[in-house]
Amino acid sequence: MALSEEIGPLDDAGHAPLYLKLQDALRGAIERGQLRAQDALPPERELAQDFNVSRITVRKALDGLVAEGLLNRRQGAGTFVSGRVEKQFAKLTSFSEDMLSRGRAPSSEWLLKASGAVTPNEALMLSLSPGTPVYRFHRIRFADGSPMALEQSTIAGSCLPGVEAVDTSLYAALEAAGNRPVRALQRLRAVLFDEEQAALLHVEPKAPGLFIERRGFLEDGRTVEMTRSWYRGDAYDFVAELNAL
Ligand code: 16G
Repeated sequence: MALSEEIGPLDDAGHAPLYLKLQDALRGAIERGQLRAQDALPPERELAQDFNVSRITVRKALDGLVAEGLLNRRQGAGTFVSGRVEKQFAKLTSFSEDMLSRGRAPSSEWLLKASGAVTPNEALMLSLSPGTPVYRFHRIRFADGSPMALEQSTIAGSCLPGVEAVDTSLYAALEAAGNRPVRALQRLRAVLFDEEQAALLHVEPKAPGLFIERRGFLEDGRTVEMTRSWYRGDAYDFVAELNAL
């Protein structure tokens, strides 16, 4: 079926340029779930015929959506809907759980997996006394093979049997040790990726990202984790439910 039949023709009222109308139609289809993560768009020539616009208009519309992060181009393969992930900000879930619940396959590349003595800053964040052992885990986190975030976790030494206890999921390892956090404090801010971060995440240097710092606590108030995450700005929507007081 032609895409225009599925998502409707371009809005013929209004004076917006055609490429913006095509962008609106495609953005709406992504938001309504008619076009889903990883779906391939028809080739530009077909889109032009289908929506009765020029190829230049199609190209311009797609360029804009690629820049917004809603679409991505893969060399030789075409244009695809990006897998933006909606993350519930108020739920204490792990990266692996977040991805699996969306039907995406989580994986990680290890940058560091080590034990050591707590640094003064970590001691402060984890409420540990100087010299206490900690474990450090630095990873690139992927969904279906696409890099989504960089993550650096410091875990109180008493909460895991050893550095090798963490295989694919940190929270699974903490849960197995009976030390999965039950409460957390998070702070979030906008950042621009530096060259090294950008290279690891396959984005342009200075691309926008979200920096999140999570401190996770046990039932008895002890701090288990201090994790700093740098999420790709084009990959995540953070969603929170708010209740009136
Ligand atoms: C999430 C958490 C992070 C936690 C990790 C465990 C945020 C902002 N951060 O990325 O604190 O350490 O999940 O994931 O959600 P894992 O169990 O898949 O290793």
